Amino acid sequence: MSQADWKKVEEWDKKYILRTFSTQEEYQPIPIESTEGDYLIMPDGTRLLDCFNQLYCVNVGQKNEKVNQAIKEALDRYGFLQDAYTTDYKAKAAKLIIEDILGNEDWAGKVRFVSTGSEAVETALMIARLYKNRQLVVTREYAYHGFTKGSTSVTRLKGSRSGITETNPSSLPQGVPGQDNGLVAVAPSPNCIRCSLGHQYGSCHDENGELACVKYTRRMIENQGREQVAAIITEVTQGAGSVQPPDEYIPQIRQMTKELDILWIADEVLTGFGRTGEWFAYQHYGVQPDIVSMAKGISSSAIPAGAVVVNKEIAEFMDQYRWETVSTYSGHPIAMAAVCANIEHIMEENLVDKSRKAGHYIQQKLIELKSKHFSIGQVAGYGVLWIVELVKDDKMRPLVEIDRNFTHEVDPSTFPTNIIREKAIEKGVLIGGVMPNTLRIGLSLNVSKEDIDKAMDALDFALTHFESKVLQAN
Ligand code: 6DF
Repeated sequence: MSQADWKKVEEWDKKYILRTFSTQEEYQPIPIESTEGDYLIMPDGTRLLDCFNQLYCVNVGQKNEKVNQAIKEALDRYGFLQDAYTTDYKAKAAKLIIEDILGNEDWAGKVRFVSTGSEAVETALMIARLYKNRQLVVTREYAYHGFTKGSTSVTRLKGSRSGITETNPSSLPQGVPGQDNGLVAVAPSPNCIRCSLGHQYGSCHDENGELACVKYTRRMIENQGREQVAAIITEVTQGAGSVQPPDEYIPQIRQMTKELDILWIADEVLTGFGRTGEWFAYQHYGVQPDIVSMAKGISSSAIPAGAVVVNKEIAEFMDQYRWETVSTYSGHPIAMAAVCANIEHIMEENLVDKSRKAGHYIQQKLIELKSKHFSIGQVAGYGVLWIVELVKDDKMRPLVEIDRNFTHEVDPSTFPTNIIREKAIEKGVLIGGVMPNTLRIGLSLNVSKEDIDKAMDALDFALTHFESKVLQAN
């Protein structure tokens, strides 16, 4: 147990740290004394099962012994070396990704390491624009790609563009930072239960079987002029935005990019390294991207790390030039040691396979809950990343009308996902969502069956409360 004076910790936390997603007045500290596996442990010993997996980023579980041991050994050798220097850790991390994980697909060329997912997306956008010598990038509704300028420009989740909300309109400075830089076009999200184009899934395919949202995206790019478009960036399944596409969407987007000669950036920051039951989510669909951004599960967040993998053609192009970019911590030796140990642990323990099997069990349990709870309109996902869509009726109408276009002007405590979260915590389970109406469940790849049962029991308990005390009361 730490010897921290938690009263003092909370005082300093409130006094000296800038908050996000809450005003200073609203902010409530959540003291965590330590972590273990899928659990957070509070100073009074309360253990919380974390069904957010923090930010869907602790793939091998908290405090993994192999990763921690690798970090300790690296600390005996290094402080810090910048990217111009060569270390065994960085070279091995690159080899593990390009050859051991991706080698059998034969598309991956080279990797560049950075420290966060936003930097990975920034680098992916930079490379795409350099390689195609074009500026425009296509993104989608409800996309989340990061908080830096370029990654924010392709982030379309209205409540997550690093702006400040009109909680106090009179004090809001003119203009809201984080707006896009105009070099971005926005395509529809494949959110079939609430189609932006007004279609019903099943009757939205054209005579060639192409989805209406893909056809719209294609027409949008052709109208803009494909010769101006460098790439489309997509999460394979939208993480923060909580949208699972129909199975044919990703293959059709990939086909469209080939026909229009634009690049496909697959943003696998959240879905990579086994989270969906494959090493990378794109592998569910039998396609290969041109560029992949990754972070979170690359080191299971033991030490921050991110990366961008480019295909062989782009690697060959980049190798011809002196690329004038630098990031102080690119290839940080201690972070690279964590990446190597994390990947080797996933391989040695067959955690991708465990994630896939856990997904089958989670799906079975969620379908059971759906048959019991009228507020569940849809369950979707794979591996240890799931969506539970809470609805008003069998027409799948949202409980909170604004749905995924919400911003934090309104008090989020009234959102169904936050009501569920507040109730489930009584059972020692943290479960909720980023969107008002959509639970977004994430667990570690090696989560136990017992902990899945515990999470589902807590969700059952919270949904019973929500439906009887909230929905039926209104
Ligand atoms: N790309 C994707 N996700 C991401 C993220 C980034 C890039 C945020 C933190 C999230 C996810 C789910 C719920 C709530 O934060 P970062 O710079 O390391 O990575 C940016 C697909 O999901 C971050 C928040």
